[in-house]
Amino acid sequence: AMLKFKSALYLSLALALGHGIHAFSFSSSSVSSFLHAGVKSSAKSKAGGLRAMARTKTILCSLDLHARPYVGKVERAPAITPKSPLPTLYVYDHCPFCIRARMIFGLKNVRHELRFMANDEVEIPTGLVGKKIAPILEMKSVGLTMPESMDIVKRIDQDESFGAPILRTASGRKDLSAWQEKHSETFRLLQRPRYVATGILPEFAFSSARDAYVRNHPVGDFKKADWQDDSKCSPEFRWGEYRKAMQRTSELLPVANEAIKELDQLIFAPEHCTEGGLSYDDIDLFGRLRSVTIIKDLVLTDKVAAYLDY
Ligand SMILES: N[C@@H](CCC(=O)N[C@@H](CS)C(=O)NCC(=O)O)C(=O)O
Repeated sequence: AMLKFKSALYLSLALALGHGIHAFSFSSSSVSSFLHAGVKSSAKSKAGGLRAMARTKTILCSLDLHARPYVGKVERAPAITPKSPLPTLYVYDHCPFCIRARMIFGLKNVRHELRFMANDEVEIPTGLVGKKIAPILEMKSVGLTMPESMDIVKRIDQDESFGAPILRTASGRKDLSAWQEKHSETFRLLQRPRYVATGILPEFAFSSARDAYVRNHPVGDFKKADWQDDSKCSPEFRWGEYRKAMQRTSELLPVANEAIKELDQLIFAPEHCTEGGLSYDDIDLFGRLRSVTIIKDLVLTDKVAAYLDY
């Protein structure tokens, strides 16, 4: 997608890089920053395809543009430029729900603005939809503002002014949802500490934003209410638990690698995970799968790598 970045994004990235990170730091070698470069794969993928465009452009732009040519192997639809002002997506980069919304814009090649909110930003989302949530779609040209990733995907897919719909309905496959449920804890423990390990993701440029994320996302055996209760868990304690989760990498990584092998069997083809064509199954699966690419040293099978890269 022709993602249009505000200069504020670059500013916040620059700030993040110059700003250092939270009081404790993880080894940066544990974090691949959503680059496939950091993910082991026996498949030598060339350029990212449509989905790849939708998901990694931020990081590609700043770090890896020359290593990964911009043009993918997939013939792309001509870019569509909606009436001004362009639709705006308010997102967090790490958020799988936000990836869903970004995907449909990428797949239909619709120009839009992408705004990364700080993770502790309350005013912007509340002003738009009455609560702190991402993603949010704002289409000022038609007076529409809406949350809920799948509703956003549907709204954009079915908007004929952006071309004919491209998504088949969800298949309801139980094997994909069972896979996801079975392995959610493993991936949560691997991913959460990595998201906030540095300030490189735009929503985590500020240490207050990383603190807010840690406060809102327990790792380990805690009820969310207890985790968030300052009289039970201090910020230092919560960060300590994040550090412990990171230290479990050598134990968790082999489990995650096995999970990827299981997933390999469930993916029909690089182009779409379910037989018959691109569908809401892909919006859901790819949205989640993109997050695993932050785990350095995760071993992707050829098919999973090809699916991610298509
Ligand atoms: N059902 C919503 C879920 C969205 C969601 O949970 N987003 C998370 C970010 S991953 C969020 O904004 N949580 C509130 C917060 O971070 O304060 C959707 O599909 O869009």
